[in-house]
Amino acid sequence: MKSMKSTTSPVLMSTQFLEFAALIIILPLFISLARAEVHYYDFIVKEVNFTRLCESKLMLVVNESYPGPAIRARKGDTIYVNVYNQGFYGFTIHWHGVKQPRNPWFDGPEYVTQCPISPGTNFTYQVQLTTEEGTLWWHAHSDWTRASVHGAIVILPALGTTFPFPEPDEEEIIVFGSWYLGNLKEQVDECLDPATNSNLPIAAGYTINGRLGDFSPCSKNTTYRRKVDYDKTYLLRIVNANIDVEFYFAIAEHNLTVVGLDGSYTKPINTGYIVIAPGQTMDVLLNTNSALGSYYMVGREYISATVDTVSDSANDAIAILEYNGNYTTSEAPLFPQQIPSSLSQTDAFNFYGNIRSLATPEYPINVPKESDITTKMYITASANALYCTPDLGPSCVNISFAASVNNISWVNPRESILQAYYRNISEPVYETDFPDEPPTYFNFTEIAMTLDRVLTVQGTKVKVLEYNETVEMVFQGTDVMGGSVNHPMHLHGHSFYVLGFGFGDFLAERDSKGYNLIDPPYVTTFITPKNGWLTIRFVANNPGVWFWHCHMERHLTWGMESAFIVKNGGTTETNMLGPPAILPSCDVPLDSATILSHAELIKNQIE
Ligand SMILES: [Cu+2]
Repeated sequence: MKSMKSTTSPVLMSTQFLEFAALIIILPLFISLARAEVHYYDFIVKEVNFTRLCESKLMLVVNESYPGPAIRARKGDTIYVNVYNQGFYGFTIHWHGVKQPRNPWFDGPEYVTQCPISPGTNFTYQVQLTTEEGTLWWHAHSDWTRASVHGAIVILPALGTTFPFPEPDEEEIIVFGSWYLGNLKEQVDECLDPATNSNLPIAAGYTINGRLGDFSPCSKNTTYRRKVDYDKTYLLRIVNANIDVEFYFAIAEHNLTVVGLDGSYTKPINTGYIVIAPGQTMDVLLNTNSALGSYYMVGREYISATVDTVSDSANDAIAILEYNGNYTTSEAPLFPQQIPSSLSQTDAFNFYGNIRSLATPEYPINVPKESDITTKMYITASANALYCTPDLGPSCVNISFAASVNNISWVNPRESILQAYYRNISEPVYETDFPDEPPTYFNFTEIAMTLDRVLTVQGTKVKVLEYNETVEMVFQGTDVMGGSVNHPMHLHGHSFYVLGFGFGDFLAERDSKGYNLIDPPYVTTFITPKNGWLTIRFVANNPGVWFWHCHMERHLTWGMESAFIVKNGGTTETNMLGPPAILPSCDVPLDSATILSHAELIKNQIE
């Protein structure tokens, strides 16, 4: 370099300087272009025959696979997914944890941002990755279709960057699922029929990567097995796609190191077990340094409800970690003794309470301070009942199940809120008066059975936020109807900071003192503890319509949800993008039951 400098003539130098200057300007552009890639996926969604628990049935899945295909990309990439509905009823797909900046059109929740993709049609989603890195997932966002329509999203570090931990040798995707006997859609529809209005379906078993495992009926020969080499590091990408169930997970004779949650890195947690709520995704390192052999990997239901008797192992989801090499394979795999019992509360809260953001200069966080807050919401989450009203139909004979936030039980409109908002129409699609606090205050965490507390009202009420508002939400779990359980609350379009959680009725003066403002988790789903509270903060910097809800499907079905409208910021960079050229129509009668019953359709197809 030195000699070059000394021999360069002034003319040459200036040309070189210009080229160099141009390079400096253009190079980052090229690098960013080169780094961000575009990926294309086809999702063919149809009913396929599956046999589990000694029974065969048709089930709606993507590309004939349960769980569905994993999407792989790098941070900042764009993914196009063309979804073909070859099934019998409408559904949508949600890209869980992907913020989709300024682009709520592709977020997915049905009747919130779009109408369902009707049978025989297709719709292409644009999934825009930005800040997310780690593991997320995709799932149907229509009724209980997500039980079988789901899969992982793997987001690798951008090219030229790496993990905030030594690069793993291999990775393994682990998806937890709920298995139902029979036709789940028909059962859900029947449960919701005002004439029957029975409790929503309960899973018959739980799966790891689609399999039940050694201890479930007719499942021993199909247990999911993962072969591993000795002394390697595996990055487990864990997705809890269970419908209603928090899960403990442990591997016999192995420790786990948690390094990420919901597509955001965490400080490493070395632990014998994890607990993961429905909707959450976790990145976990596993070192295969135990004696050569085979080991059970166990997912166990963690029950936060108040129940008397639970059989611990009957519902365990079982898979096997199997070392390569020479050893006697005749012995049964070892069982993880460290996995907590289903009813253990302290093990769950100890784990949840240990989660911290990485919060390093390379992975900075920006926690809103008390003085930044422009909107404060205190939100009760309750199990409730609804009286029969004319809109529930003439066949309504009982009080029906319901759930609510601030005593409003959400009802989906028949067209999309986002489309109505974009066209400046609100009534009668939605109302904008979702309240910042519950209608009445009482001892929320004491069991309440009186009618005035038990009954709720239905509505489609959203909260409107100015662009860039700083929002604090305190969720308060109540024990109305003795129905208090952990509620995994999920927010679309944003990640939020978990400042704290605790038990009993929330008291701001007392409980805010314990807030973590240094390294709180930065996530999209977190539990409100049974008979307790959860405080989250986020900046509403994503214009659009964004759903938020309990990720227990039964609570979502019963109405424990609402939505934010985040207004435009007023500049090109802060305004919502326009809609895609074609959106699924809201005019089609999407409930197949109105045309032909599901059973009839299947019968016709088979004949
Ligand atoms: Cu819930």
